[in-house]
Amino acid sequence: MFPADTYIKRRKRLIDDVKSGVILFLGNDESPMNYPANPYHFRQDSSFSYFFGLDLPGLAAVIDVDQARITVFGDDVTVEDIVWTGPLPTLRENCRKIGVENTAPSAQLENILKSAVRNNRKIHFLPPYRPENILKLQRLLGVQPDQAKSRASVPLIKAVVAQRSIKSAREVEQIETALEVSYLTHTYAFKNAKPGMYEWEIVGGMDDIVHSRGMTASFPIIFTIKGQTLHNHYHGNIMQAGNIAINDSGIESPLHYASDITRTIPIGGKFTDRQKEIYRIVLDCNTKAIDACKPGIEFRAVHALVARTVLAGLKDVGLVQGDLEEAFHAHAHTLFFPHGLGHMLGLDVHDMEDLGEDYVGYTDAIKRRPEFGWAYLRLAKALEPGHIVTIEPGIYFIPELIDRWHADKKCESFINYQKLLAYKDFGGIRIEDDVLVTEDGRRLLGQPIPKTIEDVQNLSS
Ligand SMILES: [Mn+2]
Repeated sequence: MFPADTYIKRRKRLIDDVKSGVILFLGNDESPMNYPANPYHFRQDSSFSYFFGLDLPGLAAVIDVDQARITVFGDDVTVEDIVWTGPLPTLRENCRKIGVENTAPSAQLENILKSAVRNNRKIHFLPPYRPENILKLQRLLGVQPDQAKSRASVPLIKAVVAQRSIKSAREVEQIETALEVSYLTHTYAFKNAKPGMYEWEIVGGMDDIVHSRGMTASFPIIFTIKGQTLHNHYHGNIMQAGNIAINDSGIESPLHYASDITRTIPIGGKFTDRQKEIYRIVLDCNTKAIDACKPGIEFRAVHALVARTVLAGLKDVGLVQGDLEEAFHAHAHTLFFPHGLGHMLGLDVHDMEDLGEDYVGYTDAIKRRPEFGWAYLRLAKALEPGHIVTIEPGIYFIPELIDRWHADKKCESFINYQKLLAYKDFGGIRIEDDVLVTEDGRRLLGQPIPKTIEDVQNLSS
């Protein structure tokens, strides 16, 4: 964990920002895979981690904002527990490391909260996403499970988002630690993905690299020759020469900060001319978007820059036609680039998605657009120094989407459907990097991972 003063300062600012009431933080519990003693790998709630740093299941914390009193609730292991768990530090010892003096057994949490409710104190909590915590809110506060998200505290959400959005030097360092391993997994995949292999052989090799450094993946690895399916977690295809494989994978640093990198691999070592044409457009989008990142620019404008670059590039290839501005306003790019350009990165890969994406990526003045494609843009607001964002343009040929648009005659004057039919077996290309917004521009985080056609082909075999 970070030094205690990091957590003390974060909590102090939270108290200043939330101003009054009682804040309840529920940590995560062990989550059973198929029976209680066989749990998934434990992952602490990221906001709990941010303010309390303790990487243990079964904890909760209450901040009485008016009295600036902070209590962490949890239970020490008994001798019977120690038979299974081995000796563990007490809650008091753990809390000393994060600058919290007051601890109490879990059983007291209910009484403390019920007395706060009786006294008409406002109880602030974040939107829960795990069923255990949804049920706890019902037991502790009488919040019905179907209302648990909507009754979350907007002032608390906004205060947490305000702090977690701006990364400190120590947090940047964590993401760079994750990126050191991303460099290794991505270069490994370039070098080792060969015709005749199953995708899972490369996934297994990447897992080895990550686990042998004591780390874990920050999300289930996407490694697929069917990259037109955006979140394709199937790894059972046999790779053939001439395929292109999308490798979208990330690492979780020791303190749980995420990296998120995508590269596209020519299986057999060489892109075809048709693949090169599309790859160049995506790479152009990636570098233009990175160069555009700076304080004050709205991310939706960077997304629009990429959408226009996709259209112009595809016009050169002959897949798009007509006036490019009209095509852009008709959303013709969303057939090829249906997702958002990127998202914030931090303790979560989609940072703070559990708090509500609109609180993270939008403002009262900048609202999410409802149209297909635009609706998936997770981040639209102006960038600020300390933001860490992903830049992940892509071009995809999704047969089902092409067929639907074609049948509906959608954007017919802007899309050359006759030519496009020949691309239905193309797959997809995505190139993703992680970028820190600085006072005077941006910094690409981590050791650069090859992405030009030349460098990628030199590395691939
Ligand atoms: Mn991403």
